[in-house]
Amino acid sequence: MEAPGQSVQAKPRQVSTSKPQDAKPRLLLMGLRRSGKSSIASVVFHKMPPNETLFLESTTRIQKDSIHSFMDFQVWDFPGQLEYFEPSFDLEDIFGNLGALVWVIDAQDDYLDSVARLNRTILTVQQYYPNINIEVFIHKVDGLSEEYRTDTFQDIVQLISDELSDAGYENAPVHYYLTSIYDYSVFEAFSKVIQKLIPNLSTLENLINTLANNCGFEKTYLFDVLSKIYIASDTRPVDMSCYEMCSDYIDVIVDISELYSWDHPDRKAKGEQNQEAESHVVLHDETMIHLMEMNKYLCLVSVIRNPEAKEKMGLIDMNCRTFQEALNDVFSRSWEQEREEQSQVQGQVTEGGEQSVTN
Ligand SMILES: Nc1nc2c(ncn2[C@@H]2O[C@H](COP(=O)(O)OP(=O)(O)OP(=O)(O)O)[C@@H](O)[C@H]2O)c(=O)[nH]1
Ligand SMILES: [Mg+2]
Repeated sequence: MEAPGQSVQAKPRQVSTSKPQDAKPRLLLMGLRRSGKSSIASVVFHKMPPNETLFLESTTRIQKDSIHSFMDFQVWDFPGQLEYFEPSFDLEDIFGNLGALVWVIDAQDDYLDSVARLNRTILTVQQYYPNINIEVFIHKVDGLSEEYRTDTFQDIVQLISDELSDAGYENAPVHYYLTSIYDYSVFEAFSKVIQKLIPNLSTLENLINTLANNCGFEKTYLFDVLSKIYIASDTRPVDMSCYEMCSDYIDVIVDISELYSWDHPDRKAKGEQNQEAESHVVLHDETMIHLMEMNKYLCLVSVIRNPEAKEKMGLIDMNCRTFQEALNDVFSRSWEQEREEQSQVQGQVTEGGEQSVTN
């Protein structure tokens, strides 16, 4: 896969000088005022409890978050009222190096304005950046009935695609998600958005498929532990309940690790210790959830419904370790490539003044 931003055949109004942080793919959160952009960023990347978003103030200037994780990227949270097509804004500064444009629509409100503004944005931006990924979050669907949700979804998709094709833009690369911060849907949607930015995603999926087939896993996710976004999974259809179980299990393990993994002065290691956390639990219906930490940022969580799995834990662990080696190999290669490219372009420049979500 090409690195996001490299494929852009841009004819920007002004070409900005390249700054170090520009090398990272960028996710732009845009949409009308109070549509829920800052809430999404806070819940997904800062672990803010959804109820607390009620107290978030309206954003007045672009909030730039650098996320340092398995892959470095940036999340830019825009103020709803910002007129970024005014001549005072440098389009290259905003849309250059773009990973994805996430447009948030408040589905509980009148969305015609938001749709019109999104269409204007798409039509303008695609002239300069034709390969832009546009991700539409039809948001706050927690307040809508199942039927109304489907109707709203179809209506919005129709409105956007009709208007874009009327303007001569057929098959626009627009993807739609129903989201809410009050359930897992926003994590699921962000997972899909981020996955499109990962170099070697298909290699990762192939590796996970092989592992899942060999071990008889029903579903396997590779999670970013901090945000609980999954960066890859096997290619079987996604089952929301599996995803929820796996995501919750990470919380359990993180909580227990925080409680018990502190350095006890009298504790002496009995023999060699595994560096990575590893755990499994068998639920009331014999379903097993198996978790294994892969590196500083990632962990593999699998759902196993085969009752024989309990007797074959040694084999499962061994297969997961083999997967871990392959995974770290894939990532170190893509990181090495990235680092080489960056050092060629930028030299040894260190960044400062950015807010980091992880250490
Ligand atoms: N019911 C519901 N409310 C939500 C959801 N997401 C956000 N909200 C609420 O929407 C309101 C506005 O959220 P913000 O995140 O501040 O909206 P914003 O898009 O950042 O607004 P500006 O910064 O003014 O552009 C807050 O009261 C949130 O609690 C959701 O999924 N469901
Ligand atoms: Mg905001």
